[in-house]
Amino acid sequence: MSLGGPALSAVPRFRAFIGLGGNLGEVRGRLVAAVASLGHLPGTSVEAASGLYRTRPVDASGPDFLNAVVALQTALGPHELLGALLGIECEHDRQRPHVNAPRTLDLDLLALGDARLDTPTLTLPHPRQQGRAFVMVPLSELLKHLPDQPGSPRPSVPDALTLARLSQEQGIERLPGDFLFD
Ligand code: PH2
Ligand code: MG
Ligand code: MG
Repeated sequence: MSLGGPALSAVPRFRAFIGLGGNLGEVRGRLVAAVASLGHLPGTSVEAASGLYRTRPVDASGPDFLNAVVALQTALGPHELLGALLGIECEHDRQRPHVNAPRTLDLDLLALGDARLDTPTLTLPHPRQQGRAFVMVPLSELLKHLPDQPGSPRPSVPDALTLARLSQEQGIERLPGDFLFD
């Protein structure tokens, strides 16, 4: 029985895209653990994951990053989901000594359903994703595996030629295999 509103199972679900990254410590294990944590959030399941990419830092310092993008199905609202992402980052000792500092784990909410938001804490869709190969390349890989979903339009990604150019300019390389299961 539900005391505080409709049961989560009765709330409509939307597709959310989450960008994952890190460049400090044992990042691969943290990304895998973070995806498992995402799947345990209330009213949320992991729908699909891109491969894992090794990427040169963009406007940032430190070692190469590992990046990936996952799609969730979630009944959480944008601010609830953002709070949950920050909570998972905290569990992985995320520190913010300065902007774009090397990090153990970064979880960015790229899009949620058709939400368009511009608040001090959250802008949707994510305002800096378009020219970033470390987001666009895994996102476009992921989109190939996803069916259309009413209420959750497909995020736009550059065409294949542009993606190839961005990949070369920004230095990104797909690691072999499937990062959640290998
Ligand atoms: N994240 C940033 C800034 N620069 N560069 C790469 N390669 N990967 C990232 O995830 C990344 C970045 C800000 O969050
Ligand atoms: Mg980020
Ligand atoms: Mg972030």
